[in-house]
Amino acid sequence: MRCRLSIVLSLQPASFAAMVYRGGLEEDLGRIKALGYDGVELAIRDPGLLDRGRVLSALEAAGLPVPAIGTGQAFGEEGLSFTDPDRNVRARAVARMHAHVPLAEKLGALLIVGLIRGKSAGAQDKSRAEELILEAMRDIALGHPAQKFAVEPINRYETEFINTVDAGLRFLDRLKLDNVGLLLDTFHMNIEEPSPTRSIAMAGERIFHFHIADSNRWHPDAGHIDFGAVIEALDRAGYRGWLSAEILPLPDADSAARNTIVHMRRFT
Ligand code: LER
Ligand code: MN
Repeated sequence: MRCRLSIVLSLQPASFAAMVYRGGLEEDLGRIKALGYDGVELAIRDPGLLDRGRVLSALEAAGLPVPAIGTGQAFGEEGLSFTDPDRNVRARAVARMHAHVPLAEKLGALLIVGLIRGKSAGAQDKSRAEELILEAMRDIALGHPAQKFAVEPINRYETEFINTVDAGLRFLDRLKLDNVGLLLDTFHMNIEEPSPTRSIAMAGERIFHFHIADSNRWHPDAGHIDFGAVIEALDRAGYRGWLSAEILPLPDADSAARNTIVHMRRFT
């Protein structure tokens, strides 16, 4: 199967480590294009602080489409989450997701719901926190029925909420909104899933987006994930979307990006 490959570029400073490119808009887009990527996934903390015109013209000049926009930095850098005990913080997190929609619509990108859901129930009851995530997603996704959202199961060391593909599917079953699906990530699946390929089959057409990273979060071929088997499972599941590299910039950014392309093109 020929899959389109993208890689994450953060448009604003971020402490999250698994992003190869950050900050150097025109220069980084040029590199990503020259390496042979088909598109670029953007990580954006606050769309209100972007020079939107500059971003749009840089993307156009590079000829790179944007399959997805990551939103988790609002949690990482500002602590905004759907499950914060403070209702004002929760409201700001929901408002931030709404604020991402105009640029996402313009770019035809789906919006990722990762760590913006929060990390821990803290002082509150876990089931109450889970209700808050549901409530937030209803508000956001019902408000923009033409916009796609992808909820990402994230491993237990990063959040208490929705760690597995099964938990993600149960969440979607409760939400019942066609514009919300899942983002599966090989790094998280390697930690949480008994069989990543079976989980891919189980998620089937509800897979809206896909992150690739090896077991150590380095580029594919630096750890022990069998990407041939992953691609075969995605193909059988009918997935025709993007594979987006969310990896550590190691041994250095360009080598990580180049090694990803070289390895993934053996299968796609
Ligand atoms: C984001 O896509 C992700 O995979 C998480 O690990 C973010 O912390
Ligand atoms: Mn991910």
